[in-house]
Amino acid sequence: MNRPAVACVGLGGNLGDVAATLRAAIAALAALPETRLLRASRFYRTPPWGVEAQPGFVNAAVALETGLAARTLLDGLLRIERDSGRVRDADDRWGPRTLDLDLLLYGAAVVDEPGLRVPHPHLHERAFALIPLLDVLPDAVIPGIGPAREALAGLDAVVIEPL
Ligand code: A4P
Ligand code: MG
Repeated sequence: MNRPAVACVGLGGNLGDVAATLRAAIAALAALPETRLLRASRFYRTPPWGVEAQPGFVNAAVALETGLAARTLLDGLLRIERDSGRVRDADDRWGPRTLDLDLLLYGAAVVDEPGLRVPHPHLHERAFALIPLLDVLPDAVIPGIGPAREALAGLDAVVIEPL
């Protein structure tokens, strides 16, 4: 077993009963091997970032203590996305993916490999990720960038409120 690291995972979705999807995803994260849930953030309603012509999102974050290597943890996130990221829509057909899980931080590690970049390359420019992150880790530092709180202060103000 690796020495445990504190990893932060960002959760988001904008289709279906997102709050229920996120609750199930948090339970699945807490059930990963060698992993313990330290804290879960509030759930926030956030305006769409990037492609703006889409429904608003619900975003959250968790802090985990894990003995899993970053790559193994990411594999777990991708599996949870596949397992829980689909909901039945009104006419009972399987809808599109509704859950995004991003590995935001893995301790102070910097990873830049095919298919895995940590810290998440957009973390410092996304209020929807930084605000929940600061709920679970108020003194979070983004390796190579600086304190998460300072990154957030440098962003344009957006309306992000707890559900
Ligand atoms: N990958 C590499 N590094 C990581 C990491 N640190 N965490 C790879 C997670 N995945 C990582 O991810 C594609 C691949 O990235 C994975 O297979 C993994 O190997 P994806 O999430 O399936 O692809 P994507 O969604 O197209 O990625 P992209 O472009 O990064 O989208 P995001 O970042 O997921 O953003 N607005 C609000 N308000 N809230 C949101 O949550 N989310 C998005 C999507 C856009 N706007 C949003 C939100
Ligand atoms: Mg993603």
